[in-house]
Amino acid sequence: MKFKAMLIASAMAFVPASVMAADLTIGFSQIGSESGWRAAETTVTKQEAEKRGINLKFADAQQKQENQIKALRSFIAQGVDAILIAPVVATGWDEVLEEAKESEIPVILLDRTVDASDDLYMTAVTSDLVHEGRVAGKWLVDEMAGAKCDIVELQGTTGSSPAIDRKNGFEEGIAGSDNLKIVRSQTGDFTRSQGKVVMESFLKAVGGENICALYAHNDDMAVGAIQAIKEAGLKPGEDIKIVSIDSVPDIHLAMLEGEANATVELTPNMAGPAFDALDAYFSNGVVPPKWIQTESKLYTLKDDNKHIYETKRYLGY
Ligand code: GZL
Repeated sequence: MKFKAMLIASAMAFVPASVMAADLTIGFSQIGSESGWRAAETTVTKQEAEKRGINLKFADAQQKQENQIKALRSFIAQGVDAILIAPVVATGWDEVLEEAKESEIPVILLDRTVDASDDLYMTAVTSDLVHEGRVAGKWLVDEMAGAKCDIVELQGTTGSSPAIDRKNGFEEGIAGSDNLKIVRSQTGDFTRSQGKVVMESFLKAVGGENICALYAHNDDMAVGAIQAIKEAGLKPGEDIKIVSIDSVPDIHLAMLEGEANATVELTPNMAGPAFDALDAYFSNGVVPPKWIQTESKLYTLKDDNKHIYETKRYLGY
């Protein structure tokens, strides 16, 4: 495949750009299917590759970094034209990214970042994860309007860039509001099942009547927590306000029922901008910026959650 990239580079003046993408073989190391959002990202990535005639080699890591490293080494051995990776955690990538660089295979990060020198990847297609947390925090500040509020927090996967950045962003968002306090914070690993289990432990430890709000780093953990809150005889969305991130269909369904209050949207289409960047690179030698930022939008009970649910449920979730 590498030879093809050189051919493309040398013949780029004579082959229409639209044909370029069709010649590409791209390896995609996906984290797994821990959340509705992740499943949608996988579906959309395959659709975007199909649209462009890209030969996509897909590897599901079942949330294990060692499986992602194995997949990257396999893609390198196969001589793919480029690699996409959604890195499960932020550290431990230098060696394998060096190997990709030595093989002159461009790597693009999707939806999460890595603690490695940015010359080890072509670009990162992500949202502003700190901003997402800040928006969630500021929403709660406005919602509480000065009233006392003890908060419990369901963190994403330990060591992942969204868990680190969304925690920091939320704390920035509530800084200066002494009425708001995070009284418990623990990882729910971005899954519904763990979100429920950890919320049950919060309810036991703190007492449901003492919890004013839940901040969950993704909607799936919030949906699991809603189950736990209801089983404890409390009203999610009323007794305990709920703000989370992703804007998957089921959180809008919960908002329709008044069982959740706000979510910050994360697009599952990180691959489209990545494929476009690779097409421009292979067709015209255009090197993308190190960060291609995707939008973040706050949805609340004021929005038409029925319409949003109906629209989103057909988008691969
Ligand atoms: C964030 C992304 C997170 C989603 C979760 O960019 O990596 O991973 O918010 C998913 O739903 O598990």
